[in-house]
Amino acid sequence: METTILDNIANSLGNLENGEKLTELLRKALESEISMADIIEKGLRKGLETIGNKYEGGEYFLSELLYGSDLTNAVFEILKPYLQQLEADVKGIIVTGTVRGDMHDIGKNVFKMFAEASGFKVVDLGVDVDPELFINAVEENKAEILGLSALLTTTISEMKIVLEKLNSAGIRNRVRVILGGNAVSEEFAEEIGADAAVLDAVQGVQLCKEWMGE
Ligand code: B12
Repeated sequence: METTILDNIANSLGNLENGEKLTELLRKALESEISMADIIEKGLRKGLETIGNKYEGGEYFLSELLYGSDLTNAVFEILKPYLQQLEADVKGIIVTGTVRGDMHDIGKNVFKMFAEASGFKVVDLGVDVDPELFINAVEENKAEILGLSALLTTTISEMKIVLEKLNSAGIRNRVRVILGGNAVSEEFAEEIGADAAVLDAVQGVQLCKEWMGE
């Protein structure tokens, strides 16, 4: 039952069916008490993957990529209230954003949503963020964690620049750096001296909690 609903969500988004159909399926999933993490990872993300593959294969064009992201953003508005049970104590401060040259923010927003729901204060710098802005925000907010997102193979090099700037500002040892987005890998994190790389927001938040001593 659970798998069927999640597959239907993935297929509906992947085939770019209308928003009403997707909304109805999401409501069904929420009523069936399927976890938010599963709805996002096994439903929506899988659907977006299909869109990406169809785009790569020439079946979809940029307009379809855009439509898919609009559909996703619209349904996130339905999911958000279910995640807003903020824990009373602030666990720590995270600065996050998508690196310079990269406009993808769906995954970064998912990470933010889960982190906030777990009690973190999140300072979100948005997309296409200049490396200097990350350094300033970490310093100004006394952040314990910096979460960088990148989805393009052409923009992950920006992450290296951010790490270099953290080093030259003398604050690298005061902040943990976690990378996310489909373009990153653990090997890459190691190569550029980041603390971790994850392809799953829930796993990322879990790691952040561990870093804060939980
Ligand atoms: C939606 C989408 C778009 C939308 C983005 C809208 C938006 N507001 O984000 C639009 C239409 C704007 C777009 C544009 C482009 N896109 Co695009 N896009 C996608 C698509 C279909 C889905 C991405 C997505 O949202 N996935 C769902 C989320 C939930 O997954 P995720 O990002 O991986 O995030 C998860 C984890 O990685 C993690 N995470 C993410 N960030 C962070 C951060 C932290 C700190 C942590 C801990 C975790 C974390 O948590 C999330 C949940 O678990 C992908 C295909 C794909 N399979 O990824 C292509 C894709 C990424 N795009 C691609 C391309 C080529 C482009 C364009 C260059 C197309 C063009 N010709 O203009 C432009 C680039 C624009 C730019 N400068 O950034 C390619 C990239 C290829 C490559 N190897 O570099 C892909 C892979 C499609 C493909 N198969 O060809 N795109």
